[in-house]
Amino acid sequence: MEKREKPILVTQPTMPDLGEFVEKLEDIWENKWLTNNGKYHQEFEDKLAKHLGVKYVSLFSNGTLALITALQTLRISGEVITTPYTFVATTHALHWNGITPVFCDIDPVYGNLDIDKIESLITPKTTAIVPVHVYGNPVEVEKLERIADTYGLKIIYDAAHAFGVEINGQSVLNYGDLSILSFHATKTFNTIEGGAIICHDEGTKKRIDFLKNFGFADETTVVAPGINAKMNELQSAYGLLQLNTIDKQIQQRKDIAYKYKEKFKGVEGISCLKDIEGVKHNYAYFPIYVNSDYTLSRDELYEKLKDHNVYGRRYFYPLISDFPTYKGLPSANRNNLQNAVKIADKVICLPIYPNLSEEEISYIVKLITNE
Ligand code: T4K
Repeated sequence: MEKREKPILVTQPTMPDLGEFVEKLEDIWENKWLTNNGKYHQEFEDKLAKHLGVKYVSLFSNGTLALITALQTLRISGEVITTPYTFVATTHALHWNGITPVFCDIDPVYGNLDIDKIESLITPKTTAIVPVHVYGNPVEVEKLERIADTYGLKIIYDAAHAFGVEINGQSVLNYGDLSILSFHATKTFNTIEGGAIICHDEGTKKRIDFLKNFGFADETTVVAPGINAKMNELQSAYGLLQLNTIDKQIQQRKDIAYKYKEKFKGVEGISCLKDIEGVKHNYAYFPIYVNSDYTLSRDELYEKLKDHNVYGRRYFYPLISDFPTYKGLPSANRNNLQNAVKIADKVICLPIYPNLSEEEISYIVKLITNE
């Protein structure tokens, strides 16, 4: 097949209507209130909580700072059980809090924490579990919470991929002690950069809001060693506008995911993830697994796509436990992370975003099915 001229990237951000955004900008220019809990920030927090079906949202400047602050909120220390199969920010947030990550293997299909392997990793130093809803597919939340309850551990979900995901009509963000979201440009819902912590009670919301604003409770009172992690007014106004179209965007993603699934049915060596019963998915990513019975290796297929100007991404390869910062940890031993090693070596995330055209989808599919 001929190489296309225009590249197709793994994702492309959907942006609000420019005219509507300019109206908001004119208002901000007029009022000169740019950050620190302004009116758009307040409105966005309220509307977002309603949209997501959660009690409290605290907006952040990005998902990484939201996770760092979530760990501070619950004063997590010692060892935390987490996954090596995620974006590096998950583990870095632990590192920045002086916490030792303890890597646990993942399930061989969806790539989420293997709940059955958690108990053997708990020590007297374990204080929490930080799972990731990888690609937006929910962790087995109820099973995990039984373990956390038995051992008195906190759960902070890295829900960076899980905007709008529901289990039996309930937001996935309502599980655990806290969840964090990312609104980075590459995410299902973007505010250019941005993020949030979701919590379930007013007291915790207050503590989070102190922590993200240097610990200030009022002009002269600092109640905690906080950081600066606030979302500004321009991004809050942009986020408000995104709420108008996000449901449609997720539907468009779903249509694309189903087209891919249909086309890859019966293609030897390529597997896709099935939707989980009772789950409302957000189709944030479209991972395929390139198995040993495919005509090319994963990296050969990845390079072939690139040679044709199609930029899939190997999320999440390499495993975090293989990065120099974490490689020396006892839990980084690959023998104990065999499912993670296998998935990291066979995954490619294909382009998926609302504007991906029919023609672009069939070009990508043909490269993979060798039609
Ligand atoms: N936890 C998890 C599980 C996460 O996945 C992430 C972030 C976090 C925590 C931390 O949240 P944040 O602090 O980021 O809010 C990207 C994102 O930068 C990162 O947010 C995301 N996960 C990760 C999975 O993907 P890269 O290094 O792959 O980004 P980059 O710049 O290569 O962009 C990917 C593609 O997106 C490019 O090929 C083109 C397209 N793109 C990108 C940008 C920035 C655009 O079309 N427009 C754009 O503005 O990390």
